[in-house]
Amino acid sequence: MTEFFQDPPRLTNTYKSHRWLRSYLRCKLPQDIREAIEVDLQEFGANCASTYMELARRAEREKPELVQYDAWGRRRDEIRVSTAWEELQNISAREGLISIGYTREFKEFSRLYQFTKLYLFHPSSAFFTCPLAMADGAAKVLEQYGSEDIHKEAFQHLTANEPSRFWTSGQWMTERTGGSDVGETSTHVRYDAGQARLYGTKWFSSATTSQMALALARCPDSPAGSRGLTLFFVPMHLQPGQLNHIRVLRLKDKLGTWALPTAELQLEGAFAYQVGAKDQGVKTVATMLNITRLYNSVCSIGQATRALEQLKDYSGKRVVFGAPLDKHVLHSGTFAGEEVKLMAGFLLTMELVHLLGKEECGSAGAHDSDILRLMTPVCKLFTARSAIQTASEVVEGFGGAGYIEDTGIPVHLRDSQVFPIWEGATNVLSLDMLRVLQKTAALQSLKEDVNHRLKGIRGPELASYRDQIATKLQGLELRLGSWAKGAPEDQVASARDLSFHLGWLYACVLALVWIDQETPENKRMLTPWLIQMLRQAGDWKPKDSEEIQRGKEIWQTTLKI
Ligand code: MFK
Repeated sequence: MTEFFQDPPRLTNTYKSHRWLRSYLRCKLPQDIREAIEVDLQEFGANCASTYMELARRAEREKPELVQYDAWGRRRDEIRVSTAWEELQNISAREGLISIGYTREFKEFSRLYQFTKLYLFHPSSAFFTCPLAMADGAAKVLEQYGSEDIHKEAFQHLTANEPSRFWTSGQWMTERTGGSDVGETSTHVRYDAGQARLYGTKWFSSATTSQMALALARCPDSPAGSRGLTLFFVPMHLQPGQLNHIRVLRLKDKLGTWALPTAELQLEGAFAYQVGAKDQGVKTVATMLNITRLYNSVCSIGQATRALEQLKDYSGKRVVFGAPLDKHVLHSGTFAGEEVKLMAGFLLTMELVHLLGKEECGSAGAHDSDILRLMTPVCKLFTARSAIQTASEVVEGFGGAGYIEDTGIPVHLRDSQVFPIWEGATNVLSLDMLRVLQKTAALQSLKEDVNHRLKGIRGPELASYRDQIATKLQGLELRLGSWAKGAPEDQVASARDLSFHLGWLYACVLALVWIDQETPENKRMLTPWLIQMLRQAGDWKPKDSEEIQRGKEIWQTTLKI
């Protein structure tokens, strides 16, 4: 009898093997653009399944190291990273992972092309997508607010596609007081012969090996709180090998994202250059946050896709109880649910990416910017939480093998856990969504957009789904009306559930619009996904005061003995 060895999951080309990405792009992109980018995406997909993935695995094994002192006691603060990590930076430049978004060769569709590449790249990048996110966010801020030569020069580097010129950026907001309550920032500015210099501690600085950062700090005469913060451009070095009055206190020992050097930094008079208006730092950096949040979404869905692809391949060849896993109804049902969630997150992300592209090319309609603002936090929280659930199911789906490092499966769970933390936690983003609802007409814009899209549905076979969505929307409007008159705390208590519901509902609309454009055969295949999405969307109901009170009591009470 021959000994049994399990055949591992294998990937060949993550673009070509994707079950619905190409179909989506066929409906979303004009034909000439699709044809122009097809070969690049095919080659990219092959590299993501091979060379790039191998580099990523090596970068994770060869973790960054901080060399604080040289042999003779001189302070060095040098972060050493794997050569694989450096190569991933060069690849990012050559592949145009930032520059595609700024050269805008394909006008409003340029961002979709760029984010499709990021979607494929993320799980083969060892989280190099984190410095890319901040590089893109910084480029956007400098494009919009950069007024000085030093800003313009940095923008050229951030959007370059030659590895020797390409820069990434840090984003220095979080301090020891936390990442959410940015108003507590204690980093301050002193002016030295008119030159701004920053003093303080930045507690979570990823991309520490970047060439620059954007940092929040308080000017000498500025008020306390978030309305007293200003944004600054900070070069990392004064000259090669000499940090800009910055000390690296230590590298963080993180649950995941092992290849990414995340550090605590002490700013000891770092030279800095103001970006945007004084005391408007939160508003200025929000431009960056909205980009990095879209990156967070695309990375979340990219990671979940990779995990599910590996499991899908494995399920076809792993035989248990006399049949491949694929044939067991509880297995297929469990992962069908994960796939539908992934598709919902994908549709939300790519729609917002398209709206961003439209905004940047001046082709955004009246409602587009409102929807982009309202749905960016929704999409981010939706995709981030989904990624963890999917990763956890996939690890379980692999059984014991899923818990063993060198199968390459545990990384999905470790790394996914950062998504809801990185760039704003779920509850903080729910509050952001709530503020947009309360302060703007974005919900009205969303409603009009949805109604317009529903009216445009042609396929008679889709009419019942269109009607179901319309009914859900009407129900939501009705409940929102009375909820909006409730006490502020009651509104806050339901903000998280409402965010998820908005995510599901808009995803259903986007799925319906896509399916309506499909060939009859694809329509038939995609309809079960839509039905499942509609089921998962459910109906939103605000929490009543009893439920809110019950939550407080459960969390706060301890039984007497
Ligand atoms: C990858 C691996 C990483 C490894 C480890 C990672 C560890 C995690 C590190 C972290 O700490 S990540 C956490 C990063 N932090 C955040 O994402 C910030 C979270 N907090 C928020 O997003 C808050 O909502 C915010 C700080 C923005 C709120 O601050 P405030 O002081 O309450 O500001 P407010 O009053 O809401 O907004 C000020 C202005 O900015 C307003 O404009 P007006 O002055 O005209 O009224 C807002 O409309 C505007 N604004 C705020 N958010 C905006 C925005 N505008 C556009 N887009 C937005 N998103």
